[in-house]
Amino acid sequence: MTSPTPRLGVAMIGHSFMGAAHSQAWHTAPRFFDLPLDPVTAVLCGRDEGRTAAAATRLGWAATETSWERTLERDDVDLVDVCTPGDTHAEIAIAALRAGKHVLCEKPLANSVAEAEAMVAAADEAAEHGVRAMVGFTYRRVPAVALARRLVEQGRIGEVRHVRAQYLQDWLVDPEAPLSWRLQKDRAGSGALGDIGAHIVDLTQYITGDRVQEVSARLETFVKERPLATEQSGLSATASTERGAVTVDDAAVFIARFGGGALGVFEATRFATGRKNAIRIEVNGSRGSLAFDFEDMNVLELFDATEPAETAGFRRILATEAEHPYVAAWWPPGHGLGYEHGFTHQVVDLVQAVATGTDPAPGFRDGLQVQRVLDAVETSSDTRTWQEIHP
Ligand code: SOE
Repeated sequence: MTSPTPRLGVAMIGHSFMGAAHSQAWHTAPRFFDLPLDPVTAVLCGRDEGRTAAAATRLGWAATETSWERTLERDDVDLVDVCTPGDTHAEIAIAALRAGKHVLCEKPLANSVAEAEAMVAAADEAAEHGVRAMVGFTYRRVPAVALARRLVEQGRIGEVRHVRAQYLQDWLVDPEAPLSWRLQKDRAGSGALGDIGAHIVDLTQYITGDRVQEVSARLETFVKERPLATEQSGLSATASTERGAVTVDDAAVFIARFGGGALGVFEATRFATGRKNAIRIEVNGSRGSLAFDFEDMNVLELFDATEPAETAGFRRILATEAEHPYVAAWWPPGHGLGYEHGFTHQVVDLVQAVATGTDPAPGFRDGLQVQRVLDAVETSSDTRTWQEIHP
């Protein structure tokens, strides 16, 4: 008789947009992937008892708590999944690690470099006792993106010279869109920069295997005042008659130099009218180029400069073959994956790291490094100077 797969009790703090995406991943991962541990959606924690209970029923959690401190004391919890706004990441994650719980923390890791440093210190200490910490940059786990990384690693595009990255959304174009927590510096840390710019910093560093070393940036807040939000759910909110100041950036643009010498151009905005969730990355190397667009997320474009000029050209690789990262567990070729699959792959990689006693990637140190880039971008915009990112 084979012994049952050991249980991994999961508690999730927060149950809005990211909470729903993470819940789905915790349920789906063990159904499609052969995992060494069995994740059990044990406890959902939220501030409001009624709403948390309703969310637990809808999202499939066995029990609820209204205090994260109490959640950390529970013996049926081995891992804490932090899906709250950024202002609570550091406090919850550090306490969870000290309580001996593995942690998955939504991006950006924190609201400041100082908080992220404290989180890294807690994660380093916890790692000595076999406790693991991961930051949720899920888009790394889109098969076409993971394939891009593999091709760069294999040298298929040679030496990287240019990196072009955009993250474009438009949910704030309407000046009457309410002032939700994502528009408040004390809650979110920054605006488009931290919320979506953080993703493209991580993605470009992941794909190239290099690090942003210097930046020159400009942030802008186009709409300075908005109606306060009453009810909030995901990216939607209900407007009150009162108004308040927007304290974060609406858009961030910056140019960068990577450690290996490549030049980068970055753009993160919630004002790209008509663009809903467009993450576009192009990398040009000495032997070829790669291009990815999340709006066509199952495709990676490759230009191979070693092919004869007569027939060379960008070709679309449909990253839905069993040979492509993560795909073997899913559907037959051509059937495609969506937004939610990145979260499932994140759970798979985290559970494997916990079971094998290895550090998951991206870990808190990677989250801290992205935080340093975000911080340098803000300082550069404030001071109108180039800023270096110190390791
Ligand atoms: C809002 O801009 C948001 O939900 C981000 O916070 C997520 O990280 C991204 O995946 C989708 O957009």
